[in-house]
Amino acid sequence: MADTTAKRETDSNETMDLSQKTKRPKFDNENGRGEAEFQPNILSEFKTIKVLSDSAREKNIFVHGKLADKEAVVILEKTPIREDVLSELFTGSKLKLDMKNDIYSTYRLQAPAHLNEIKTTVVCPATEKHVKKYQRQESSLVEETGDDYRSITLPYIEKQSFSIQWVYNILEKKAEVDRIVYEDPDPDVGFLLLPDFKWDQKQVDDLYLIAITMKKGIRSLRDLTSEHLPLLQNIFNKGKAEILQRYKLPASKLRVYLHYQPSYYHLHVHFTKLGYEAPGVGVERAHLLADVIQNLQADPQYYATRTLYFPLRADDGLLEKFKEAGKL
Ligand code: DD3
Repeated sequence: MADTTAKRETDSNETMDLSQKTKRPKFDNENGRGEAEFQPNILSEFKTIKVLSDSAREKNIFVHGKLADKEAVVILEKTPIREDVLSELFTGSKLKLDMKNDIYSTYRLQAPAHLNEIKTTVVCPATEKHVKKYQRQESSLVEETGDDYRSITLPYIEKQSFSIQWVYNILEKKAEVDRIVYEDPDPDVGFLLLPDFKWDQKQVDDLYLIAITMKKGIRSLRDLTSEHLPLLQNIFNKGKAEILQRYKLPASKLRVYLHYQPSYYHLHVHFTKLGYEAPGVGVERAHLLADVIQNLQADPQYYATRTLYFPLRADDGLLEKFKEAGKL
């Protein structure tokens, strides 16, 4: 028993080392650790209104506030401690003793500034939707038949003005150009592969990439039919191949899936490392791409017709619509 565990840990460490080696040069030349330029600190005038949520376990906090009179959401998150900085951490830090008891002692270690960074995401101007999104909320599981989708969900999402300008900015190379990991420009089956916002690319342990389809107008899983199989196969195959080449992670270490409901209605596929519990990996929201492909092969109208289940937050306008229709 103990032997297999030890073996497995060694294996994963080796995978990690390989990926670090291939990845390091690229990221260090760009905006890898410490080398990015300092910006004027716009956050110095951030006025906190409310802490929307926080998690001691995830070591993050979501704060609603104002930035120069505009509504803003700021997300702060401590990042994992990387093996490749350990020696610098041990040699370059200051230690304060907290307590000592027998063979046990605890300290507060003050790391050098460049090893003590906090991943920070700013949404500004933030809409009420952004503020609500990060407010801790209870969820309810909704049962959506194909008819419910067409009579309740579709009219609701069409009426909403969820802005996906940021997606178009990526597709039109107006933003995040230097973050693109892979591009297949084909207008029908093409896609862009790039790191999701949630991933700082410093370690592969929490790898999180998204494939965004070139084709516009495929809103979600519900729009998929067998006609999209070449697109889905293409994303699956080329996405996995690129991640193997660039990050040395084989397909057996990846979780490749779609969300339903998605957080934005332009078709995209999530690639996360197996074992990394990214938000939204639960069975109530994640649909494995491999399953989606098989289901469409078996029934071209699978996702247009099947009952799908998903959680909605208490303050979600769509939940209200399901209640009004007597479905909850
Ligand atoms: C979003 C879902 C959306 C707040 C936050 C994120 N990956 C993105 C803009 C650019 C991106 C993403 C909405 C928005 Cl923190 C509100 O996500 C994005 N770029 N997930 C990348 N690469």
